[in-house]
Amino acid sequence: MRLSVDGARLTRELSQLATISAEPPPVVTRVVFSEADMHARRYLWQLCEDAGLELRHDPVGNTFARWRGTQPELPPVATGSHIDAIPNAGSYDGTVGVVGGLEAIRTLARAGYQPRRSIELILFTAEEPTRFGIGCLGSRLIAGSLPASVDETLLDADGQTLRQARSQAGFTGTLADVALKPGHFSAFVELHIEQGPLLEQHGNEIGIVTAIAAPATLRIALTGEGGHAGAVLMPQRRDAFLAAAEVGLAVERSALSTESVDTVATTGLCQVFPGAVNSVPSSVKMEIDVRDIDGERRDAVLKSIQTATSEICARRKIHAKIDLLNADPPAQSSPAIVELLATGCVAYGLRGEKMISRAYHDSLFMSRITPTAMIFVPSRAGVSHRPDEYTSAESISNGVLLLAATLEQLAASA
Ligand code: HGY
Ligand code: MN
Ligand code: MN
Repeated sequence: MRLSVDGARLTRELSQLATISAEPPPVVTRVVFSEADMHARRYLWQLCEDAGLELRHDPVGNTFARWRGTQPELPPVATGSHIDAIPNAGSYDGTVGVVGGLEAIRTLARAGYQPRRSIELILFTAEEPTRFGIGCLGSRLIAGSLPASVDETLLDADGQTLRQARSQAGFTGTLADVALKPGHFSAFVELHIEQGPLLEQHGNEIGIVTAIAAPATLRIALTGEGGHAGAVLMPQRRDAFLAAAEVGLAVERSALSTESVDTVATTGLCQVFPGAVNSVPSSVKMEIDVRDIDGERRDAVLKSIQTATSEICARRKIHAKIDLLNADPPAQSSPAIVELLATGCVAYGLRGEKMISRAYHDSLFMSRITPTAMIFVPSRAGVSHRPDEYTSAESISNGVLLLAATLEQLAASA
């Protein structure tokens, strides 16, 4: 079956989605359950309904848009990604997998294909950690990787619980009902931008993801003693920011110490309190992101950061509270689906290469309950999580074409 993607409509819809943001274009900010997020969800729900898909929303706001197959009793094939975006982000992270997933379904339908297994497009809630401090919230809960108690224990910056936030957004019901059992789906394939430079550097059109790096997040609260910036003399100070500054350098030192290019660590959040130029910082809240394709090596870096923090704080008479928010194992893709993607590249004349994903994705958790793989399309200059993030319409269409061809195979299987 020769498939052809409606690239013009795909571009139109992605451009329209990019305008639904808490910030004016080209900046995209869409934090989970915010007005922008809900507006974007409604826009996508409408596109799915226009395509004749049946919608279901679970208690945390994951949406499942189903194309019923001829044998709907068989475990469905799934695809999908996220539309939430961190502050000051771009237009393509996640959205390419949701709008592109919908276009893959429409491409198959336009070609007269009728799936045996139903095909479900999943719009995952809160892939980004922005509001509740933990990434992949929706897919973690689907995979049963989080206890339902997070409904009360996950708090946003205003102290609102996950339960309050999701209920206000209209998503009610028992959080435990989000979990789906292994075998619920027969396969999951996610289309996503690479968020790195390799495909562009290598002149390739498709990345076939064989593994996803293991992410971990530390939250460190440092408490010293505040005071008047003019009156408190240097020897008497217990300046929380200076301890944080040393911790930040220890984070970098710990990552570099493994001497592996696969180890990365970032202090992405550092809030100084009270945040006045003439007041000695009394407390600092830091959040640190540590990743590696090797889980043990990643854990050794976490340990090194915690040891360094204790030494720095003992010397500076600062109190440190260290919380490990998540430390997830790496994920391996399904070799069978990887092979299917490689075959699809040959069949459609797409230049592809196998690679690992250094960013995490909902696939990291879907791989815990179903055979999973990812399709990457190139990011210009490898830029992502910035307003100048860009992937060409042609590249996105290539990814959608391969996704459609792969779904065609997977949903035809008995
Ligand atoms: O941070 C990540 O890897 C993903 O983009 N949320
Ligand atoms: Mn992201
Ligand atoms: Mn993403």
